[in-house]
Amino acid sequence: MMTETVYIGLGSNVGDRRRTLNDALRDLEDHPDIAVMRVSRWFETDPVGPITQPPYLNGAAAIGTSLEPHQLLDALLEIERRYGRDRTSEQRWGPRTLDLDLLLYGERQLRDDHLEIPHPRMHERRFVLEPLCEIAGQVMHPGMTQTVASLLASLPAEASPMHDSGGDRL
Ligand code: PH2
Ligand code: MG
Ligand code: MG
Repeated sequence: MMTETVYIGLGSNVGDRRRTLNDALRDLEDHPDIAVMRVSRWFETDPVGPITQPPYLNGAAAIGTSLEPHQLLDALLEIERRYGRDRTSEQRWGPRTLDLDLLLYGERQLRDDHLEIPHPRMHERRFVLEPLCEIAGQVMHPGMTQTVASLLASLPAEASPMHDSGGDRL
């Protein structure tokens, strides 16, 4: 089976965030065509964007998969739905039980109506880059030809820096 290394961003700010993220990782691992290879710590992060909402737990995972990008996207959306995510009734940028974002898919670049890879905003989001740097600092962003670590280092300083959520992941 040909596998590609793919990086996923995970986030939650509704319900038992830590439990949801850990359970979602187990769901990924249980998928017959997905192997979870590395996982960052969970980081407590201030909500970014125009909507007032609770703080997030964010993390990143490296997976190996034989699924093509759109098949993988469908698998991620299906797992989001298991945790009550309902895209028909939610606000863009708003609170969510579980968000699984496809960040990087090997060296591939792709854009259509359903999916854009690399994730179009990942390079400007500390809540993505900080966890990702922990597991993939030297990985190249194919569009920006910079490593994840250098993208993180070039972010502007923040008023409220993020901190890890304390202790072990599980
Ligand atoms: N996701 C959003 C909006 N704002 N802020 C943080 N800190 N983390 C997120 O994952 C996040 C957010 C919508 O996807
Ligand atoms: Mg997101
Ligand atoms: Mg998303």
